[in-house]
Amino acid sequence: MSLKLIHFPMTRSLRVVWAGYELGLDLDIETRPFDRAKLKQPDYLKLNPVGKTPVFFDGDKRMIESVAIIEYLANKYADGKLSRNASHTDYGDYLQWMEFGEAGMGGYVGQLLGHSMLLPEEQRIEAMRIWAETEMKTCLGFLESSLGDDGYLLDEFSLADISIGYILFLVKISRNGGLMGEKTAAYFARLSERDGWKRASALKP
Ligand SMILES: N[C@@H](CCC(=O)N[C@@H](CS)C(=O)NCC(=O)O)C(=O)O
Repeated sequence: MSLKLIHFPMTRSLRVVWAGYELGLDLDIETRPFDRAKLKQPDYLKLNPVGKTPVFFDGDKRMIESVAIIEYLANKYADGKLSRNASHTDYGDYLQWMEFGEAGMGGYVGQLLGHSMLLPEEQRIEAMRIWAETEMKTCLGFLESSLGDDGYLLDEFSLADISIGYILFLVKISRNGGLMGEKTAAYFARLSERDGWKRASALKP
């Protein structure tokens, strides 16, 4: 087995590193500094044709979607640990949170980051930032109403928490942590206490 990840700290490859530690897998992690311009250059585009992070290789098989990669790792190399299948009663919830972390919330957090921090100031559009903030509030409201006072999204920690937890990290670093409700903030704090998160988020190039 040759599982190789090119990891850019703080980006979505963090989901894969975090899942790797939680699943007890021995990933070969090459850590590089995040530089958007370099992701668009031909040598990187050969690795990931859409010029984004992550990029992961299982031998000569390549994957570029973070949530798909963690599900792949759990099912192919960790006997389904931290995952759920159709025989579990919470399979629907599991799938929904896995997707909600990226398809549901990922776009809005990208807009928030872009129009408040990442884009050059002259390209930022305040109306886009406000729109993304409004949508994000709705998403975070749904999350808040689904969480309890302790524990995780399902009956125990799962990959769904990695999908959602990483997006909450982006909500925080986009300086929108104040949009989180009390339960969500406490949930994120619980996730941040996990050894897998601590080790993954400490990796530097
Ligand atoms: N849906 C993709 C999103 C990948 C993505 O947007 N990655 C960001 C970093 S977190 C990126 O590479 N941005 C560079 C850019 O858009 O130029 C995933 O979850 O893997």
